Amino acid sequence: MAMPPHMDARIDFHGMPACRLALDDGSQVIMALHGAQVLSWTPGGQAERIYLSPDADLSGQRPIRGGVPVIFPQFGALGPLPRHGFARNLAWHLEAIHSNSREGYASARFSLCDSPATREVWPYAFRAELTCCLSENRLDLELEICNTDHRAFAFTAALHTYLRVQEVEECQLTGLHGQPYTDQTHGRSARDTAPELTVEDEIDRLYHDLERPLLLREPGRALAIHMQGFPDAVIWNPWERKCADLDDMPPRGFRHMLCIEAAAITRPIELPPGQDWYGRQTLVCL
Ligand code: TA6
Repeated sequence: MAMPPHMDARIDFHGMPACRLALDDGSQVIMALHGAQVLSWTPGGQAERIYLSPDADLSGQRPIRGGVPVIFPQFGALGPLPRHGFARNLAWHLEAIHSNSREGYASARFSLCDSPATREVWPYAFRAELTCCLSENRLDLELEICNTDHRAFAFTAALHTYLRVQEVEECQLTGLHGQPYTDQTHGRSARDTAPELTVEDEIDRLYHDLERPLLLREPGRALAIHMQGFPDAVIWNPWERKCADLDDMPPRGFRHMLCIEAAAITRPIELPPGQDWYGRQTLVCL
């Protein structure tokens, strides 16, 4: 059933306008309008799956540390725009909420269009949509970009997902074996030779052209991570020293997070006028 964004779904999250989707089994997702950013996902009866820094700035004046920042139209410092582009630091519009308790899902759609502020740093007309769909044990996030300009443009993008983990050193990530990557901490390229990735130090790797879904295993639980449309993945943990430099993350916060990002970075997406692109990240609790 299609519903207008009703009052129940609109909530105040520590002073920030947000939207809450819930299912009968107790599953819940919370998203801020700032950045259309997922802040929390608790699949029915289970623990939190998304890391949101307890020191995150929720004033709407700077990017939120944690959750699922939407990175567009520039990843990181790979261009002249502010770091990681502007989409994560603007208020999006909540377009619609759908909920179907019989089918067991709820979804919310947010949009962001170009404005004088975006055109000042990136001179193109665009429409971005972020759709979040919550179903039993599963979260789908889909980013769609439409070129509404009369010229072609190119962009890089990502869903910069901060997963909450119990203890990062106890995690094992499979699905990357044999994949080429660029190590962004040392600027080196290599191919992953380990059957599974464990994180015991700072990591910032851009994996190219993923061939398989990923599986994140922790003692007592596992999460499958599937991407469509996003050919790359970034695995990031700042570890102790870089974490200490982040004023919006507690000193030991790095122990409880691992970013597994669905990304389109290696080959920027070229979009002719009037065309759409979309990419999706799906998280499934096993
Ligand atoms: O995706 C990894 C990364 O680009 C890292 O290099 C790291 O700095 C991180 O994102 C966070 O960036 P931010 O601008 O949010 O501090």
